Amino acid sequence: MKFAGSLHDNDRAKAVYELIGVPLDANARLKGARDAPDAIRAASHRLETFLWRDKLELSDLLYYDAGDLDGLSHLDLDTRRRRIFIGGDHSITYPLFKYYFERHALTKLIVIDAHADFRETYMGNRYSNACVMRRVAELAGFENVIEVGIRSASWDEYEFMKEVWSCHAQARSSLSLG
Ligand SMILES: [Mn+2]
Repeated sequence: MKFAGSLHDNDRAKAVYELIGVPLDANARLKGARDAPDAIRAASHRLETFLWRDKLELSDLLYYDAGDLDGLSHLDLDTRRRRIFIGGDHSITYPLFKYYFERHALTKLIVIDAHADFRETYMGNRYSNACVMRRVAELAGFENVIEVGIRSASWDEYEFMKEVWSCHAQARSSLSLG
């Protein structure tokens, strides 16, 4: 089943956006997120897709549901195309971001989440979903990760993030004073 309103296979070239499912939850303690792409596709068919104010159908955005990725170890993605990835647990963000970052197609990340996911390691796994934003920040620079809506973190994450933030704040103020 494709996401509701997806272009048909024959019209794929017209797509402005491509939707791709990433049905992985290997780095999550609680399993189940691997089923999310298909569950979201099924739920999309219950959406009211007409936007009253703008007199638009959702499908006017021209998107194509390209199905699921097999995995994240051998990616081959056209970096010029706009893509929307549907996870999967949070840990999928790191390999996807890294792929685009190394090809100079992405430099920053905005995260909307209740959790910081900024642990150094979690249950022995540095690539856990609980560590994913820290790995992205180490790759792209801490100033290039913006987290919105955080209400939950460990004490260690809080102390670490506060330290990083104050270092950057000091660097910025010395730049502007200099
Ligand atoms: Mn979360």
